[in-house]
Amino acid sequence: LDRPVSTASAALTLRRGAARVLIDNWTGTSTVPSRTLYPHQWSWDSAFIAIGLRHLSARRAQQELESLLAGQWADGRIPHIVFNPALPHDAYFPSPDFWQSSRSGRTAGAPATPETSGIVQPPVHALAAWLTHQADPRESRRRRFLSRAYPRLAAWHDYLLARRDLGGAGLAAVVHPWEPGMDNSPCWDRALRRVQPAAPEAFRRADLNHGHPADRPTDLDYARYVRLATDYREAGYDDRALRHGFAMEDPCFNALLIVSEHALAAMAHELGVDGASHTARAEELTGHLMARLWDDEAGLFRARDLTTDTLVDERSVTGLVPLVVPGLPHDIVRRLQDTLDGPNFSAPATRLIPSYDLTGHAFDAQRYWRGPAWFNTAWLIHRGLRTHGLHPDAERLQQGFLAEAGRSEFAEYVDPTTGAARGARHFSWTAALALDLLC
Ligand code: 9WN
Repeated sequence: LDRPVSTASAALTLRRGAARVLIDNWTGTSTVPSRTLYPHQWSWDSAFIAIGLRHLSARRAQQELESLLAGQWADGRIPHIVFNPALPHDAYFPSPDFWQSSRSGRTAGAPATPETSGIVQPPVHALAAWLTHQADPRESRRRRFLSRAYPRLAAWHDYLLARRDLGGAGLAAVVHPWEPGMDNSPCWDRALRRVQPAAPEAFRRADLNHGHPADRPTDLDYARYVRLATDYREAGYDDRALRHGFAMEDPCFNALLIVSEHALAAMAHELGVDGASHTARAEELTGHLMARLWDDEAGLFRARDLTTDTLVDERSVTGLVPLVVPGLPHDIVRRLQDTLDGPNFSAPATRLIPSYDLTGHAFDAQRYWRGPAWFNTAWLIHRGLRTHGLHPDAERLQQGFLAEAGRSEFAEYVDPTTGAARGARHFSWTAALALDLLC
């Protein structure tokens, strides 16, 4: 897998390897992100996985999303984990015992089964559902896939904009560092310092049974994650009952909501219903994203800390992902392109995009979202480059993606300066998105 992927045989080897990962990680109804580290179903992982899986089996990609939607709450939220009841409770922390969704989440509308977490992840699902439909429209129509998925996905977006507009300015907020999916990004450091850590004996991590401590968040990070999640649980996961101790408007999260609103408009059109409200909402959200989070001086979007109502003074890949939003003004697109090519994010050794500013004070090439390059963000930025007609840049990123995905055995993330594999191997979204780029 170390050869250039431009040759047909290398591409075939890579495609076979990616398919093997997805086959091995399929449980019968959905795909685990990793057999070892993440043995349940995760929300945004399943969306990325469906985007790749549709090239192997459109039916399986539909099932992937349907299995996740079976865990949706009556208030519209799609939980970030849907637990596999067959696994022992210590297979992953926090387990169903911790979240207690079927008990503590009853008022907020958690289902009696399956057990789920109570927080969410970025809303990339409608995009995934639309791409899955497009992969095999006949099979999709035969199974009435969109008719069943569309109302649920619309309810999901309604939840985010009705219950999670905590800043009152039209964007959705995240209330836990696990929600933006970039858990220990330096973007959250300052806000987390305000959170009283849970006592060390209050929890037992399971991730270190499989992951290297240098690649993972610290114990202190976990103590704060546990505190925030416990407070949310004790408030019955009711966003109106709790003054959240952590509340951020995240650029990647909101950009994916915009792209997914556009996807809902396309689905509505396919189903013969009026999708104008989705297009209008996507455009409004784009306006709010630029007004609230764009930093012209820095040339990227920044997260907004709603507790202090200030932009977070860190440069992270979350601020580049909005390139995926169609209809961004040309000057913003050009600035984002410059930022991608500049000293903060350009990593020529891998041609991938670090999760955090290479020159930043907190940069750590190994540790999770504090520097390593991830394949889902690369895929989103690749899509953004193509959306805005920046094809040579997209091609370069694609070559880097495929080379590093293969070389690292579909690692969860890699050191952007060397390509050294970090985190889990045979990681599902790395394989799925490689497959998508190859098809
Ligand atoms: C917590 C599953 C998930 C990804 C996240 C990634 C990591 C979990 C963890 O793994 O988070 O949700 O235990 O560290 O940060 O983006 O969805 O792959």
